Amino acid sequence: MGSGLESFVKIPTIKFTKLFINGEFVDSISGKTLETIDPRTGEVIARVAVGDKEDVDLAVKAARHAFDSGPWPRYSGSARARIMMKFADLIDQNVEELAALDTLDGGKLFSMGKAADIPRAASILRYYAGAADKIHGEVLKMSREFHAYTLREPIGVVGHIIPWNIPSGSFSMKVSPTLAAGCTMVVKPAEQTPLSALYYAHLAKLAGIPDGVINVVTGFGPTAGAAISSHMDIDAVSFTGSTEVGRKVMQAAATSNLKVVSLELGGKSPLIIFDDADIDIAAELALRGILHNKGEVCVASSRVYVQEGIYDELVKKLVAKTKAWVVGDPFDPKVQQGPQVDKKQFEKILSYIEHGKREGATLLTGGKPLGGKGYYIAPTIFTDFKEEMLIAKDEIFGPVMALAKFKTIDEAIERANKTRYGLAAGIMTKDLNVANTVSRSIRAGTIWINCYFAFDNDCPVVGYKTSGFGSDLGLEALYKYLKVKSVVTPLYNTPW
Ligand code: TXE
Repeated sequence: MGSGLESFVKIPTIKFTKLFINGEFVDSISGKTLETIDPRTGEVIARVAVGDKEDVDLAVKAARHAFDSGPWPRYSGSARARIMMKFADLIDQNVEELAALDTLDGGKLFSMGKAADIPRAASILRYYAGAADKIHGEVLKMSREFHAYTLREPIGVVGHIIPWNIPSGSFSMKVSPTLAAGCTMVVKPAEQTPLSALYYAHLAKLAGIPDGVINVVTGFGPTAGAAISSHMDIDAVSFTGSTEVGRKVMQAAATSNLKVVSLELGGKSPLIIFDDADIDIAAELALRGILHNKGEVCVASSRVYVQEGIYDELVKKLVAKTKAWVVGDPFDPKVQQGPQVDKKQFEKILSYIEHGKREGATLLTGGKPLGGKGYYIAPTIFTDFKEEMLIAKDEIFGPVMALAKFKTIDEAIERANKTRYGLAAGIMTKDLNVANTVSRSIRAGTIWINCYFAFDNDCPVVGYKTSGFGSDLGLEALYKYLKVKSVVTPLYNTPW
């Protein structure tokens, strides 16, 4: 997987590698750094500060001060909105550089970063900026002669622990509603992809977001991440990552100060294709559902169920499309799939592929690494899987599809629900009754009918089962960062 693309893509020099605390880029207290790696080559891109508990303490102190005495929570909603809009404009003005950072750090397609991820980060900010001056409570109809109303107040200092698969999207999904609510925050990006988060911190400062409102502590999960989830002075923690770590975050919150927790965790989402679906669109959606962002997507359609009448034809089309899918340097505009984020993820995916072979699933195509260096994996399809197999049970988070044939709608529903996860599902059919029945029978937070990945800022993303709880996106996410307070006063002079 050669690169050599530097001749026509401007690879940015890395400007920000230090922690961002109280509006300044600072070294970590220990002075330690970590290597962030280019997954195209396995080579070091830059050394980034490793924040630890003491650095998180400093960041929380800054965020606490900004919340308790700073202007941000006291600004009117429209004043916050104006600054958030400016932040969004600055993101748009730096789209190439931000997209390049996510490509270098995470192996994401540069073309997609430019066209989708980065503009999307800006549009999420604008969506919540639009909501910042529409935060209000309700007047309550009391059963006695009292006047009562609710206030929605910012929850306080928020800790955000974010993953590496959509660095810019995750940053914006967490930070934007938190800003709109009037909260302050400490963000810990994933150790694999810290670069864009630091760049966003720089843009936030340029936009006029006051010091201490956004703090970014780069570093590792068990140290910096754990310091956030167990911190006594953080009021809420929002986490996106593995179910295993989600449990730890919740435990730490429970045993520290009972901070409010929201978790967006793994998935093993089914896509169910019925006989009456448009077969070409279905094949394309199934393919993109798993291969988008090299399968490193929490809602990837990793289990595909196809009704028996169109199964053979669909498989033929799917395999042909998969073989034509272009894997290579993510800076190359012709490429459709870049490298997996790091060696650990690369090896995890390959080990699941070996499990699939051993467990008796049939390997239709792919199933091997590609290229001499870098973390590239061939798009892979298994058939004849059972829900008990590891390749169907666990979130692989890579370009690996498990494909099966079904006869009846009941069988499809039963098999689709045979998972501990419940993030998303897709249904392809022209029959409205079938679509309605299946969408109400699947225990998942998002159902896409005749589409997939149809995200929108207004559409909440919520998990069922071990996929977590608490929304990202939509107004629901704004409410995560607001507390409801009841205020009651007698209508007349009698206080009882
Ligand atoms: O996740 P982790 P990893 C899934 C996916 C992937 C697997 C492992 O299946 O293969 O998780 O990926 C921080 N206290 N998802 O190991 O460890 C960590 O530093 C507090 C799905 O990268 O969960 C990073 O910032 N924080 C997912 C974040 O948690 C801790 C996206 C996620 O890392 C911590 C990513 C701790 N003890 C992975 N340990 C999705 N839902 O989209 C780690 N972290």
